Amino acid sequence: MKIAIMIRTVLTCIVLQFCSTIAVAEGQSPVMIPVPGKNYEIGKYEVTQAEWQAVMGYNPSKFRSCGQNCPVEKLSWNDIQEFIDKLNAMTGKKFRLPTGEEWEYACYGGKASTYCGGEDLDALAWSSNNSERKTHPVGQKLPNGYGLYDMAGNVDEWTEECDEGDCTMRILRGGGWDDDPQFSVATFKDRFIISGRNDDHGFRLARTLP
Ligand SMILES: [Ca+2]
Ligand SMILES: [Ca+2]
Repeated sequence: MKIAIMIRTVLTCIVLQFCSTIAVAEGQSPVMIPVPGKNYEIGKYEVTQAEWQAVMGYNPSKFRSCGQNCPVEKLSWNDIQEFIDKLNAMTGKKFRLPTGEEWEYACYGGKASTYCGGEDLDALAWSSNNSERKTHPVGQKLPNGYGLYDMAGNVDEWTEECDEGDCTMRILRGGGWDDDPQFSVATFKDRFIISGRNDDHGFRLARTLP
């Protein structure tokens, strides 16, 4: 019986080319990596268009032609709160955005570096240097020391951090596909209004470990 369900799922998956959607719909969680020595885990990848679509029922991304495995973008910090509420209801887990401190610690991957995971930005990240002015499927560049992909580049990542106490503005990290390399420096903080949507803004999830 179980095998029959599995075969049907795989077939549906192939037909629809929508595998990560099905994974979320069946109550499974996004791929997370526990951060060594800390009490939280963080998304291995940026949240994808398929994952967003599965939870929210729409896809806000500008770069839909990039495909389901590309990072979701053009969403506000407020939109993400709605996504997280729904995902948590579906999975029974307590996902959230990373704090600024959590994001930066995970970014280094256990080793001090200029960018998240090293010094060679082109090997690690899609930035204005190499993106051809668009997003790319997650996980194509080198991971950092913790096995996290695209911490630098592809899409800028929203965090919980308020902008110097003003929580109508929040901090984004890592730089995006249209940013010059200095925006991808590990310590660099960008900021944006929480209701604003930009086609190089996305996110990854975090969760306090039980
Ligand atoms: Ca990124
Ligand atoms: Ca940006």
